[in-house]
Amino acid sequence: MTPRFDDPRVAAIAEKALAGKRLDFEDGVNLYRSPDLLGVGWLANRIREEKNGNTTWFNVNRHINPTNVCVAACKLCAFGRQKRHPAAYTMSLEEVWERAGQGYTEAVSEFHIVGGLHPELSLDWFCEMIAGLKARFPQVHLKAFTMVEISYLARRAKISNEECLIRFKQAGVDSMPGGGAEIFSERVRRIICDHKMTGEEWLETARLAHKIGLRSNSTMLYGHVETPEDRVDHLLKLRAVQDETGGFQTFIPLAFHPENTPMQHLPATTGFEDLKNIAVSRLLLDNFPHIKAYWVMMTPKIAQVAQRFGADDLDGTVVEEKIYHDAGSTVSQSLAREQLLRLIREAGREPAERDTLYRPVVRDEATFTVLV
Ligand code: V47
Repeated sequence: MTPRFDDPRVAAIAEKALAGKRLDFEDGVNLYRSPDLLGVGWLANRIREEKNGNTTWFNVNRHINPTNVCVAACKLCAFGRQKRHPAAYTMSLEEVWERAGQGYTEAVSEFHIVGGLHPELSLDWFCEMIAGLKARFPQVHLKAFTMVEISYLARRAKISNEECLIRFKQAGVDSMPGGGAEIFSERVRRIICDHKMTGEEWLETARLAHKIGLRSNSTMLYGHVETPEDRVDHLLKLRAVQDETGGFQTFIPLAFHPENTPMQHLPATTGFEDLKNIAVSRLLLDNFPHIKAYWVMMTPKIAQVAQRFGADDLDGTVVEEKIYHDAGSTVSQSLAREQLLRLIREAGREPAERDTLYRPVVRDEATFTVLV
């Protein structure tokens, strides 16, 4: 059954999408500009159900941020610190390995490891960190390093990005998170992350990672100084790389949190914008299997609703989140498995625990030990 759309432009786009036709730049901008959130959401939900049925995925993961020391000083970020700042920290290798085992009783299936661009920690140090984690937690998937960290470490080690990726893969990295993409528009990058790699470099590094057999995620930071056109441009560039490589697993729209950043004069995003971004990305990224509503960023309340606007994944337990909490987030740092299950079931979805590569995880009911 097709609903009546409030906006005739959305009705026309729905006809196209439901006929299996690819949406274009103009469709994307019209979807962003339309106030018909329920129409756009209905359509995204239809496509979500075609791709993922009634399932919402989650995982049991732990974030580890070995250092917040960062040479980049991006205006979007409240996490990075200069080396001499009183709140700067850098863990020792032993601290990283110890932290990995702390704070959660249930067997974690993924470590999500990202950090600042530290001017002294070497590629060898990071390889040792990864190899040490693999040796201590062989069953845990290591999702580590953004494209930005790869490019920085490669440059400092005077090797190519491809060699750096190969070194990390050999050390034990299993896949890569989606951070650091921000918005590919160079005009916007000059304002929000002036010294970071360009959008084209981010995309090229993702291509290389996929080429050597590392799958990765992808993100887009929205809700700062970008336009709807910048967002659509970003999504279509990701879609083009995915056509080439098929290496992206999921897309995660990330709402900008302005507090404690040099852009704190900007207002935070609204629930309307957050749901719209989930829905539009589900519609434009027709070759992406998954869209993640990251509950830390969206709040558990909006992430729950997002399951009916195109999202089929809520991320995981997280345990200790720093990047959004430094930027003023007041949501919990961690969600227990039971809380995730409730968010999913109340939305009428079937919870399915996954590993990082979206394979179902089966646990012993009593002990939560991973069986498969
Ligand atoms: O790269 C930084 C963004 C990203 C702020 O791949 C900010 O599964 C909002 O990429 N306000 C890190 N956003 C988070 C990330 C991520 C999270 C969860 C899962 C996955 C995945 C990836 O957060 C950064 C940057 O784009 N960010 N500062 C801020 N003030």
